[in-house]
Amino acid sequence: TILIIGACGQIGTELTQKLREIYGNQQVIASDIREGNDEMKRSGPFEILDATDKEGILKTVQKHQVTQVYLMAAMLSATAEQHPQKAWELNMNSLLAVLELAKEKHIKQVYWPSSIAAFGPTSPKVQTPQKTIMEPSTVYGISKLAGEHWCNYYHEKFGVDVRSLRYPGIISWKTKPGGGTTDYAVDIYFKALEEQKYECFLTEETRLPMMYMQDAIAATIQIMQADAEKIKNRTSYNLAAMSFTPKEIAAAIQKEIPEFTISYKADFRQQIADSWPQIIDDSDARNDWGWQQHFDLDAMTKDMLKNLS
Ligand code: VAH
Repeated sequence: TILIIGACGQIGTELTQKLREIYGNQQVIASDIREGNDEMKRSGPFEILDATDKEGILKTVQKHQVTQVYLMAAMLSATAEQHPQKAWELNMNSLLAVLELAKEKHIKQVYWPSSIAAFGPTSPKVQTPQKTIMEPSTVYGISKLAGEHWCNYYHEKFGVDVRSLRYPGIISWKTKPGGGTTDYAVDIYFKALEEQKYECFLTEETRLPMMYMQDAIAATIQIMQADAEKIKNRTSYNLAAMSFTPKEIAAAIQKEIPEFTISYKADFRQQIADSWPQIIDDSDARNDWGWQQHFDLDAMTKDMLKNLS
């Protein structure tokens, strides 16, 4: 069976739904430190689980004969800047616990998300290569870069089949994200419908790599289903779909809601965003295991506004 750790998060929620559609409800165990929502608990097995508790994870793995683990629990960039030690402990101890269980052969395959946050201000900003300078200046980015090298180490040294994607900002409507810098691009749709206006915490020209949730979920399942020999990067794969600025997403919304207006008031998250790439080169993912995005800004905007209204 498949275990999702952090199933109540922004990505975990939709990953649980999709994996249950594909493999069957009883084959996918959802777990989180928080109580699951009714739909998640009604559609399949749910466990309360602390992502950093190795013994607790092992008990759940043994109870449900888990063979694959998707580790989606983490503290994101903005919150991590406010609680550095907690962020490091959660993001690293959870990964090391799962990698150890895989090394001890309790689980066969691991998925762990990295992020474009693993790049830093000295990384090339346009067409950021798969392999390049990586000097992250945020706690979250430091934890993601360190995690990538732990994944590669456990693969090289112990043959652990762990796979990873450097997610861009992810936009969705089903579960609100918590504590991300790219989350302005989620909030803007809710506010466009509720108030026809949005005050953005980034400046209008801040260009960031972004992706619609459906594409992120598809890429996650696709890399996990790919033949092992196709996975050439065992740190983490660059992954991209689009890049836009607050000005551009506002214009896309105005095509659907003409009266929508945007204003700008940058806060501490501006320097986090300024340390990240603008446009990612994800040709390795496309060449190695056939990645291809499906949603561009207009298609995503239409789908977001349709589902939210
Ligand atoms: C964040 N959504 O903002 C996450 C992601 C690239 C951004 O890592 O922290």
